[in-house]
Amino acid sequence: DEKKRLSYQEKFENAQHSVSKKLLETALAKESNLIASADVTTTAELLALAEKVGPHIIALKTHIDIISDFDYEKTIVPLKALAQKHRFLLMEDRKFADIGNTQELQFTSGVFKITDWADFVTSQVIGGYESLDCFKNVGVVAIVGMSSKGTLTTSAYREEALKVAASHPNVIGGVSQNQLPDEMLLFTPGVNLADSGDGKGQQYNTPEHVFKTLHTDFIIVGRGIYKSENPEEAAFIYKNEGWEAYQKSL
Ligand code: 5FU
Repeated sequence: DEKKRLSYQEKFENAQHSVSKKLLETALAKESNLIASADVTTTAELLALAEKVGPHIIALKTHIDIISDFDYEKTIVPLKALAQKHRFLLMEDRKFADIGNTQELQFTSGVFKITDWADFVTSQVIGGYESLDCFKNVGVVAIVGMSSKGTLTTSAYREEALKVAASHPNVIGGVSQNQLPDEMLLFTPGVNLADSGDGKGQQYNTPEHVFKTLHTDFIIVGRGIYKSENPEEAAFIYKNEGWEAYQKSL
């Protein structure tokens, strides 16, 4: 028998971190568990995508360092306005992977100043417990397991990574292709309705599969949405598929 998953409402009531609360509250209000990955390379594309998919998502995931014309005023200021308008959070998928002092500098300095705008960030936990201390004002999603073929996040690695992640107060959840403890939010990338891979190591599952077998909380969809001919409609489809799959998994 499969163990029952917790509902968003139950997770909301148990949540300790303000960002977890906000994510779960948004999911319940919008009836969405969809995070769109905005892997586009210009400010114009990023803002256009955010405007189109905004109504259907709970968060927009960025790789802000791939934006070739990045400018804080022209990129971040309007992006924050769209996040407010459509009620979604900003998730910077930076995957920090260094010592605490360097991560702190990467988080607060440079041109991106991630600390000023991201609601939550991804981080490897390879630097150990204290490397996560600098992410005080945001939620951290720990990279526990990766979706790509041949990843080194074996079960032994995941077990150790989970110990660090689960014990750190800044951590709200993890990225993984395996189940996580109930107290952590599970974010699952590698979701696509049409493809099983991208020829570059990415491996895809359907929303139905990840909710049923992993009890995921939030699906992350990149090319399934932004490469689609109609990203707005694609986001709507993934939102509905994700919500239905969540309800079936209860
Ligand atoms: F941690 C991970 C992971 O294990 N797999 C991922 O695919 C992160 N990702 C990110 O999700 C990746 O960097 C992309 O930004 C996104 C998946 O995009 P896709 O176009 O849906 O494959």
